[in-house]
Amino acid sequence: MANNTYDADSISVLEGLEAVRKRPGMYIGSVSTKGLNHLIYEIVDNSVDEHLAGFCSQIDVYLEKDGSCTVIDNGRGIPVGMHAKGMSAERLVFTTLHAGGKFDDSVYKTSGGLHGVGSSVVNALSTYLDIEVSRDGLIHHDHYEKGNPTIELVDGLLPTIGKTKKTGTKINFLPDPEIFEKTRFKAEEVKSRMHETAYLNPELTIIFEDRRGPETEHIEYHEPDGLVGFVKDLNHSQETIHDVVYYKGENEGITVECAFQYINEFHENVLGFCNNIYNAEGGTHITGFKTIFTTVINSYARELGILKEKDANFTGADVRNGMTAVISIKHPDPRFEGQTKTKLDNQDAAKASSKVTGDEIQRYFDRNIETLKAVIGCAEKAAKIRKSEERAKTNLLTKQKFSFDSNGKLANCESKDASKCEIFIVEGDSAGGSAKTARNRAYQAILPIRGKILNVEKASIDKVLANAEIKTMINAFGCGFSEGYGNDFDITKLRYDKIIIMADADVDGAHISTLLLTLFYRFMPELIYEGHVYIAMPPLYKAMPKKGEEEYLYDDAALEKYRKTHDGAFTLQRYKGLGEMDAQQLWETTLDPENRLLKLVEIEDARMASGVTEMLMGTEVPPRRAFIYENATEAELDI
Ligand code: TTJ
Repeated sequence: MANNTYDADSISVLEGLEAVRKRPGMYIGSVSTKGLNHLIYEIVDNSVDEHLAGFCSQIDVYLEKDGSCTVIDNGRGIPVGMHAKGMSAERLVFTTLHAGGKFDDSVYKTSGGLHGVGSSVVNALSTYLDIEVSRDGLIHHDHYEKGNPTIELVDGLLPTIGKTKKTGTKINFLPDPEIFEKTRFKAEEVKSRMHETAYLNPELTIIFEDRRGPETEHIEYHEPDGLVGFVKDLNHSQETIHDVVYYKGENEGITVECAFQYINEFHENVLGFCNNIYNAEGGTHITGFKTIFTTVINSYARELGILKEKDANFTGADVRNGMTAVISIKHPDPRFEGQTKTKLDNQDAAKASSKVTGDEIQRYFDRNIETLKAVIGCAEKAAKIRKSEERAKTNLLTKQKFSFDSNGKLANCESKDASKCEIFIVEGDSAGGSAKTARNRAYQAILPIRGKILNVEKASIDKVLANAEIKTMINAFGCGFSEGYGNDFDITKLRYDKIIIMADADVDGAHISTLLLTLFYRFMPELIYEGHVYIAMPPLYKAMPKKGEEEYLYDDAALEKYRKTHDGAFTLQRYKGLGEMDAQQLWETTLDPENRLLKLVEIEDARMASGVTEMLMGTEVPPRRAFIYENATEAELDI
């Protein structure tokens, strides 16, 4: 057998991976932090598959000090023996595109749209990837650099580096800084994903360690109550009105599992997962669930005489008022569509979800009339408010149309060409004033907002609409708003290509950004899906050397670099808030498209913001601090 690594097969393999490095976005969605974190999920999903196959009970995920990530499982270990193509199975897995699943007896592909594109993609985008497979009493070792194997096989076999009684796979990889804009994994996001995975796999334990700080953060995720525990925890600080309802069923080869519980809030939170992967844009499984739920509740409401003959049906949104639900389906061949390829598209999933849900909730509600009545009570409340909202909305949208500076706050821009226009939402009147002076009024609009806007997670929609600042904002954007998806929101009417949140890099600033993101996420999600929302990143410092030019420094890394690259004395001015900059400085650093730094808000950011708003508002001080740290985009905070 050939003992070199470059036979005909491996050459075509390398060409395949070269394509991944040329167009990484095609394979992992983006080269931002989001794409970076995907690398971890890509690897972990393989271990989750091994768990689903029944051979792995624990997965360890470590964020290492050197910026790499280690994933360890106690599965059977990737086969290292010779495979048909004259290469070990392990080599095939890491060097061929879409090889995942070939050696896998699990029926379900984890592949969820952009996810699950395979460990070879991770390999191609990593400076190095190191692998140890424990199998047959031995630890087998392999190593790659930018996707290329660097270890010579002997008689087609990998070298072994020790003995072991255990089995499993251990991967350590370092994302390539030539590919990624940022190479620091975002712990909060990884943790939230690992926690989700634990809820979806109640027999799995996931150990997470962030070893990058001075002290290692160690968390064990094990959620034996599964979806029921997931819903309970989502509702943990809420006033619930009944126990969590759980069911599981199967239809034409598709498994549907669901848990739901209503709370006493004007809020709907329905999450969909397919093959263990979160579907940010929902899809057919969610639609199937919602449609049948509405039908069933309406028919009960009529049967019980709560809806009279003359009454109109409850709307879907009415029926889901107060609902927290998680729907998890297993599909043998999932298809995805949408902006971010996270919207499940299989029609048979709608059918399965609707069939199983219809059967199961009727069985449940027939036996639990009290719960049924409580649920219908939520729908009645919602219907009442909806009717008053419809009146309020008509008033709002007909009276005010485009209010150019209607209440003295919005300083609009002159251009009406939306593709060129920007609106800055600026925290505080003083910064707002400077921004109005500093802006280029041809295409930049300024909307100052004072203090804390309403927390939309907590408020009912009529309160949200009554809030003057939110009203002004909705009017300014020009595209209306919607509860849930689509309804009255029309993105084509958007008057600004960029909506830029401008807040101080401190706790209050982070808070205001969070509230705004929550508002957009709940009532204007397309703004985020279509990439219109940004966060302005004002500099943290200005360095003024004795000789040479002044320089703005946007984060501590930049300061460190400046210290290293500049000899001689310099004065360092630290900006505590936007209000400290005069109009000229504000233009140079934060408004001028030539120099400014903007962070594009991705749906994951908004979802996180929405999910943790309540935590931020609450009294739990430690997590609040940790969250703000994580999300302060590397800026140092004065806490
Ligand atoms: C497949 O069927 C034969 C026995 O081994 C099965 C397998 O591939 N198991 C497996 C793969 N367990 N863990 C992995 C795996 C783990 C990590 C961390 C990364 C990758 C790419 C695969």
